[in-house]
Amino acid sequence: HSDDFDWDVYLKETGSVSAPSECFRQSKIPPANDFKVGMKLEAHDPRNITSVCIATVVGMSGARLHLRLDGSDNSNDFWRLVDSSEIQPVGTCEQGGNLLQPPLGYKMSVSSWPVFILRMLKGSEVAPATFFKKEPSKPPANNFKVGMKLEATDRKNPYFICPATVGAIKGDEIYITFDGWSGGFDYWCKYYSREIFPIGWCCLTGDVLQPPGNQVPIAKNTEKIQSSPSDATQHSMQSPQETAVILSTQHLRKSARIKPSGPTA
Ligand code: MLY
Repeated sequence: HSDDFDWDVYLKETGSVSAPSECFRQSKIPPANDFKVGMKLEAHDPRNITSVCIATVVGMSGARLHLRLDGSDNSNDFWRLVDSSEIQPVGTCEQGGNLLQPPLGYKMSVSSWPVFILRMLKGSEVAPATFFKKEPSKPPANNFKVGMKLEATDRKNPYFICPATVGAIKGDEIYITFDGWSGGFDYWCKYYSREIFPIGWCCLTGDVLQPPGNQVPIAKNTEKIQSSPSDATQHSMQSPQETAVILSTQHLRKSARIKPSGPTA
């Protein structure tokens, strides 16, 4: 996994730094993924977050589950980490005195729902409670800085986790930009989003890290590393302090052999 992309080489060649792991709402030691395809669980409907539905694990990648709501089709599939607070063992909803809901877009008549869900659960394997891990807590503050590198989920193709750069910061939000892509996939998210990961995450979890895109050249940061505080003071009076030069994408992608490793949209 991720053998074809080397973060060390990439950071050096782009003159950039990685975002420290303390910046993220992810556990330092990624959670183990014990789930199996076909297992049932309860999940909040991503399109209707107050309703809890039955979902089936239709696939897995690293610490993530590829989920489909029972009674919905594959056009609303979604991905969740095994330590997401949006998934729970079958029975949790009922224990809380609540009813399982049909997913948004449930095609059959609502009156058929109780029978449908009983039939779906009957004879199926429910995921044991021990497979669900506790969600890490939010870091106390937004400590990301513009230019820091990370691994980020492509929201338009959530199967993909890709090399990305913090493009901007605004309060408790950060702007995720995808390296080598021209901007169509970029997005704002909370600094404590579960969709962003420290570099090395995919390698640790066995998930697949995509190589950078080749739509646009990748900027190289040529800012000199400051050696002493007095240097730093002087340096900060000079302008411009950093120059973005363009490296040939070809050169940067040398270490990142392009090998399609999943469905492409
Ligand atoms: N089939 C899509 C895939 C784009 C994925 C971009 N991500 C990785 C940032 C396309 O080529 O548009």
